[in-house]
Amino acid sequence: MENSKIKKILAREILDSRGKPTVEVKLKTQKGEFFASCPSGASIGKNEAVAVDAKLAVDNVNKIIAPEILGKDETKQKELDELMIKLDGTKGKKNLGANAILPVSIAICRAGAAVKKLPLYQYIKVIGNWRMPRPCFNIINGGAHAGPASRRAGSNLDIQEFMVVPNYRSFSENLETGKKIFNNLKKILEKNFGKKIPVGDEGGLSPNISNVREVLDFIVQSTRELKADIGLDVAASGFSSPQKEKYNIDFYNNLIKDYPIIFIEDPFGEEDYKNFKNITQEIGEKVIIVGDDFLTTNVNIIKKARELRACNGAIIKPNQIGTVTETLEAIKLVKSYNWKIVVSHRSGETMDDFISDLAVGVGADFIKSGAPVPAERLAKYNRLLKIEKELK
Ligand code: 2PG
Ligand code: MG
Repeated sequence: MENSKIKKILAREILDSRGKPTVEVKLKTQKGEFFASCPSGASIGKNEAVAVDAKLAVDNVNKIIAPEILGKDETKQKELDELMIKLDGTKGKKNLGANAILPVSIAICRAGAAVKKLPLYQYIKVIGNWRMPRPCFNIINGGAHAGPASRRAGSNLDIQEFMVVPNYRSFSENLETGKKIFNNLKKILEKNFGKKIPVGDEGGLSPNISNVREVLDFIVQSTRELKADIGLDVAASGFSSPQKEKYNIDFYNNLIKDYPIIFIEDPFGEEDYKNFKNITQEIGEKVIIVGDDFLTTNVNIIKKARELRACNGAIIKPNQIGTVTETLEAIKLVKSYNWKIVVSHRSGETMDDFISDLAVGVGADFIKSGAPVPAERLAKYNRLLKIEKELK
């Protein structure tokens, strides 16, 4: 018999990288035990699926989801995801919580891959070919991700993420380059600001600089003769009104003239369709305009953005929507528009490395998983190293 059956599901509380409680699920089948856990964001889009209190989410898995899923065929990902969506019964997964549903969905996916005897990235292949994504290393953390030490030191850097995106042929070279650039930057900043540079939520440095160009100049210095581009996540949904005026299309247009920026994520607030549309029209040929809070991995919103031609790249975060099936649907749609895909971690992470297999499986253009330093970020990069070896 090819399929086993789901024999046991058990959720429990674990802590994420910010020390906040989240949910881990263990799912047992004939093929073994499969684990998955849920990350959480600090800058959360209004339309994201809801994460309920972790204790409640654990209970929801153990008391509501598990009894319905036990005995079912783990290769029926879509059916099981739809069943959980129905059990929840709300648009934003408000009852059961995306933090209850997603780890079950991912654990089912892992169990299904085991039945088919396929590596996870091959099992979740939906469209086109496997591909190693280009990693985007968030080496300067500002905005909602600047660490508490940085905030205490008076840092108020508006832009949330300054990423370097190495451009070599292999993932392993790109990872090595990311690490080199991070070390160079650390040295340069220490020379300028002393030995104790605070670290932000995603492992990037969080120096006391508020000028965006100053930060970019340091990054350019640290890349030296290495081949690397720059990506920005402005995360503008959190901006107040003077910031909104400062970060306008002209501002971004001038930046891309002076720096090797390849994508700008959320340059405007998530409801600012007008500016998203205008910037995509004006500079979308030169730079990828990526929607994160703007799209929230949600097919309905992605469709609307496409009708308006309001961006040409999408962040994909499974916990923004809450199931593997819906994540893959969002990816299919984005691919059909020929937009670029950036698979992404969250600022509050666990050791779960599902997004690495996801990125390869769907042939994503990029993956962002923070600085190449904290263990929960390296978990994703190290998984990609292994996949690359396997593919060779
Ligand atoms: C983002 C993410 C990940 P958060 O805005 O892209 O870097 O941050 O998880 O806090 O939403
Ligand atoms: Mg973002």
